[in-house]
Amino acid sequence: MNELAIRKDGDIPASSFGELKLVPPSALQNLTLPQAERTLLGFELPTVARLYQQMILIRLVEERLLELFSQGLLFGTTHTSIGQEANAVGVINALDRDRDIVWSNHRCHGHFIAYSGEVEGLIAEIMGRVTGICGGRGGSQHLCFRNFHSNGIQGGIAPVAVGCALARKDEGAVAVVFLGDGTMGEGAVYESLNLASVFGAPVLFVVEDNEIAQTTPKNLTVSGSIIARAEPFGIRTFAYDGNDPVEICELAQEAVGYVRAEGRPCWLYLRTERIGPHSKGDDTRPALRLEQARARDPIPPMRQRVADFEEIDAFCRSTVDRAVESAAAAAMARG
Ligand SMILES: Cc1ncc(C[n+]2csc(CCOP(=O)(O)OP(=O)(O)O)c2C)c(N)n1
Ligand SMILES: [Mg+2]
Repeated sequence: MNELAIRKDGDIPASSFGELKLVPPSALQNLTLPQAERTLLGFELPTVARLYQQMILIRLVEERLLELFSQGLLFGTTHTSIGQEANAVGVINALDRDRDIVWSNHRCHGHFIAYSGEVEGLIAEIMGRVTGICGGRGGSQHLCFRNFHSNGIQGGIAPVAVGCALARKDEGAVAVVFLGDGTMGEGAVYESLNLASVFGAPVLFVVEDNEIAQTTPKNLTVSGSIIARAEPFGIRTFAYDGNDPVEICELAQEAVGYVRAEGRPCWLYLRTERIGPHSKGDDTRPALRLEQARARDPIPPMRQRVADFEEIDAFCRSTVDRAVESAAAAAMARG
């Protein structure tokens, strides 16, 4: 019988992470880490402050993207993960960034920033500039940076992640794929679960259930239980309902540890809230539902845990300002 561990806010024992003392972001200036590490902003900060820094960076980048979108400065559409930042930093920080592979979906900015810290390259990419992560030609739904990939075809990334996991299994790599509740109707997801289990693919399926797909509420697209979906395939399941990145990270570490050690797939269900629109100006949810979503914003509780959050905010704000300025000054991608 597979373990079905359902955890809710408050059920989880005190964090096993280290001391919460804040190292001011100014300390980052003097680091002599290799480039790959230095780009992961906040690398040297203690865990809670580091997770907060990544979360606020994601929030500020996405708020700026919405502004840039309104000003007609972005190409294509944009899907922000405002409200879902705890999932991104919780899951990504449980990975070995050098080895593990990430397949993200249309709502990938948070996952990408938590993985890379490459704010400048992301903004330039979405603004269609040659300095973008993929030379300004891919946009946020076609990112490819080190072991991080994104693609907006719902469910299409699931079999690809299974293939990557199998291909790199001998190296001890884990592949992670992010799916939404609205993607539970895609057949490719179930073919992937089946093959992952039969072949023993080290893949972590992460479902971010924000109870909506574009403008369609979950009850109109999903039958049965999302939490229970992988169990009939013999796949171990973890589930979490809350907005604490430390708890998510601990659960994800357990899940990733299991996947790596056993060479088996795992299903990690995260109940979350999308606070912003699907893309831009297309939020048709009733005011009360939006209010409920905002009440689970993961940023305010983190501010109570990080003493000098204002200093971190200012650092991240200037990081975003600089990124937008340099992207705007770069040449447009052609072809
Ligand atoms: C195969 C496919 N059908 C339709 C779309 C258009 N589309 C993009 S995102 C989306 C909703 C996805 O909802 P969900 O999986 O819950 O993720 P969320 O947007 O909530 O993060 C739709 C219908 C698509 N990208 N791919
Ligand atoms: Mg959804």
